[in-house]
Amino acid sequence: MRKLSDCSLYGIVDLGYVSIEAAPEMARALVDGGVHLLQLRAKNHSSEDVKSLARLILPITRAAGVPLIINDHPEVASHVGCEGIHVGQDDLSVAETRAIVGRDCFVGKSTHSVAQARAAMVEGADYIGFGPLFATGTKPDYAPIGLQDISEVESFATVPVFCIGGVNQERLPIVLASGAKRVVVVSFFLQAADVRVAVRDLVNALPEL
Ligand code: 3NM
Repeated sequence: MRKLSDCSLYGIVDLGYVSIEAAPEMARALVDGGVHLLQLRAKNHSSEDVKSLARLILPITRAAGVPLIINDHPEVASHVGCEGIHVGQDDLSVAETRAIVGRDCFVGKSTHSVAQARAAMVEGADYIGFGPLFATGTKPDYAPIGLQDISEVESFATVPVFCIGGVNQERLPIVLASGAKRVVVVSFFLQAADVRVAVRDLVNALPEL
């Protein structure tokens, strides 16, 4: 299984773009293409749906040594035994989440400002998301934070920082030039004509960690 510190490309199977039925095949395409981490994000779906889907996706990610992360639903993460859980600013704290999922499951947290990034590290998050860098239809209610704070967050980061929000192949150079080392890509992959090729091209454009 790939170590979190060795991961720089994070893909998400987001049921806002992919049907439940198509989700396992999408997970396979993202993993085949070469994502280092995969999240299952199923806003507005029941815990039971998330649990069933996680059980179908887990053998696919495990076979490739890719950690599977569940968005929200810590009880599902605990139940199915996936590698990670991701929480937002309005969800349970890192400590409360860890109490449910246990020590073997890493905990990631979304942050949307330098102050939140600092707080999440103090709170003990194992990685943070930082964004949205650009306006994005995947999280339409969030104002973009731009690129100017990435290098500051990287300068004090004690855990991996995954820059997120509107990242695609075209914007990757400016995101990296702004100090990002790691990125999350959602709609650009899920809407690609060939998901495997889109992932492969982007992973090839990322620098070595
Ligand atoms: N979280 P896309 S931005 C799920 O800033 C998510 O916390 C964000 O999707 C955050 O790559 C985002 O399609 C959406 O823009 C990312």
